[in-house]
Amino acid sequence: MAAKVISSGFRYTSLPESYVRPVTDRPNLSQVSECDDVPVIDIGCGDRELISKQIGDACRHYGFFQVINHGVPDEIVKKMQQVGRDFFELPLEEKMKLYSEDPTKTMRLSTSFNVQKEKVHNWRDYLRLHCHPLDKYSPEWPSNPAYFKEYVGNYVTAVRDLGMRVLESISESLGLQKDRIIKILGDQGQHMAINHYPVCPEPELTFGLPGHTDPNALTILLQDTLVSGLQVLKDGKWVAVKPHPNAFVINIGDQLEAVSNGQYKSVWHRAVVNSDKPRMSIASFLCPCNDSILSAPKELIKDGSKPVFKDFTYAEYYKKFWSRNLDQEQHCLEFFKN
Ligand SMILES: O=C(O)CCC(=O)C(=O)O
Repeated sequence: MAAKVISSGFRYTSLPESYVRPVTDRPNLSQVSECDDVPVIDIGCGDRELISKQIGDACRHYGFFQVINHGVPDEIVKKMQQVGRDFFELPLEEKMKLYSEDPTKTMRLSTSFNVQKEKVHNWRDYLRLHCHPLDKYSPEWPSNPAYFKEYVGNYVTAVRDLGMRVLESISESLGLQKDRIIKILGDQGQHMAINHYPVCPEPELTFGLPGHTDPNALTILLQDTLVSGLQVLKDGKWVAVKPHPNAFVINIGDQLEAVSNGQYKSVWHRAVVNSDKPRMSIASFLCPCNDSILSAPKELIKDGSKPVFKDFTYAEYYKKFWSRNLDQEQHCLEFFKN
């Protein structure tokens, strides 16, 4: 396929061939039930011990959870959602000025996941931005809509602060000092994907994003409150995560699985699409510093046993991750096991 965005304004009546998944690899939407016990954690309640206990339980049993009372002002969230919608409604020619399939670019509009590597495409367009340090990256962000840099800048700053607080609680939940994990991850980068899933003519035949885990440390996902689409793998079954009002979904990524010595699992998740309404999700990824050595602290290694993973840098991991397709059989972390 000559890859190009699907948010072109063209209304498809059938799914183009290059998006059709083999029969054995389809979403089976009718068999997916809603997860009615997703942990919802009041992270602003002020009781650190309770928060880290709830977060620890959620990380052990689910690999993801939602946070409320999170300190990211509602107005900042609403403006972020507005700017995301306004961006994808721009004329095609305007958006295509930012189009690239090169994953090393620090700002690009793209489609699917890794168009140059994958066999079947995904029903998703996305704008991917590097966000930290803000004064380094924000000058290269889109200047249309005119308020893009201001609204997105405020949002990524507030979300970074939330992410750091969550990482402190995760550290405490493992019995470590609160800044222990943050120190291992080093000066973390921050990326963002504004995902746009247009109305899909045949949602049973394709994915917005197939099942995957995130290659980074922690993901803070803002779901579309009106349109569901996120599903996670829980006890071997895909379950739908109903958007909770005013909440963020927090996912454990591959690097926290490594740093926790495998105690916390990077969660498998996917996005499905629908034939009724477009959906938007905004994912913020906290990524370890490129040259930090990602090894589990000695406190988490049982006497005499080997750490589950080899020592590696995030730069090594990230290169391996993007050299592959998203839904390859062998998980990327497997290459880094001892
Ligand atoms: O759209 C969603 O709910 C999931 C997005 C996601 O998994 C990602 O951006 O990596």
